[in-house]
Amino acid sequence: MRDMVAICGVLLLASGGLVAAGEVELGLAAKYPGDVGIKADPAVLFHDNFEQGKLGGKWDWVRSPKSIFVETDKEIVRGTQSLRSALTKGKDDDNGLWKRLTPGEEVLHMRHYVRYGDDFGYIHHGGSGFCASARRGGGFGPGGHAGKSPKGDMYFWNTLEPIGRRGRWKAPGRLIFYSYWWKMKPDGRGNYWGNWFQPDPPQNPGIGKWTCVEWRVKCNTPAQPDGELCVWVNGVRCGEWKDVNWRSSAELKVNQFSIGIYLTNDGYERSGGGTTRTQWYDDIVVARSYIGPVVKEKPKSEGAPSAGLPIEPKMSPEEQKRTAAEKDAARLYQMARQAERLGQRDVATKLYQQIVEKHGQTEIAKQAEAKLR
Ligand SMILES: [Ca+2]
Repeated sequence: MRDMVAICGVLLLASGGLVAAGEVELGLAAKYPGDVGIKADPAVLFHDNFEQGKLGGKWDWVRSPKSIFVETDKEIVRGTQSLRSALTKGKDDDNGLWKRLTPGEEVLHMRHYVRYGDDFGYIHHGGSGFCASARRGGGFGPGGHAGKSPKGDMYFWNTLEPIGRRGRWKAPGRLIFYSYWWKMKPDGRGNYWGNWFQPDPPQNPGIGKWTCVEWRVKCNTPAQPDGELCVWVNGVRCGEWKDVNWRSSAELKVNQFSIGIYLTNDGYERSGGGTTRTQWYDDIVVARSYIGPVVKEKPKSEGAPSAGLPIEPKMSPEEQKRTAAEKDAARLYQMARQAERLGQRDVATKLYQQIVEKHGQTEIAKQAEAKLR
């Protein structure tokens, strides 16, 4: 099932071509309003909405459990409970939840909701991710060494995490895949640090609001560059890569997924200051096909989009205004990028100008300005 819900119009280009942009894609979650019963879907491998049972009870490993809590604040939670992950300087450097998939998957989707607290500057690493690991002994994570490229049959892994570029991007940063695999590029000095896959337009989830994030990985034919990576933010596809040579061996499959956070005690000062980092997670679904945002009710039919619109998070009027501006800027930016791909540079230029004029305060306006230079 894959309904397309248009939240914006289409743009008629000078060439006569139609461009659809900024569409929310509904997936299998649209069959289960509120995610009720979603675990029974044949494509679903895992579901945790943190409503019942011991926190982390569905996972195989809870790292640093003292910094993970059940959230019940009605102003924050999705449902009646969410997961609150809170690092404190001097106490914990990291935490995380890990789950193993046996024997592993060729294609995997993970959808979750995440909310960043007012105390969020930046972090070293953290977010949601997957790992394909041949590590023996049942350990979690790649089991490799930071700064080194793995062998093609050893591991590949990815975390979709907020990156701040030392304050150049507002907190918590832009969501970017931080990736290790055997064909990754060195840094020029012979070291290998996580290579980036960056959504376009840039995706900054902001502070104090829930964001729906979904990623998809597809393993490649061994040693051939046909692996894939994809990301949706609030149901809108904003990054897709189809030429990745993740692995050399078919034995290596995606066999772990996780959420987490990492910031060492000595890292706060250069990561935006403060002494804590709080984030919330909820409505995690892992599946073999596209999941999409949580819906309030089933779409009545294709072409009746209002019935299935994703549940919007609680926001103040000011946040709503800001979010609407960001969404509109993102929509225009996607149209402009599409126009560029179709060779319609004039159309693209007008759209970039429109973004700068209408939504100069948004982060995407900076990207649009750069395109105009
Ligand atoms: Ca919940």
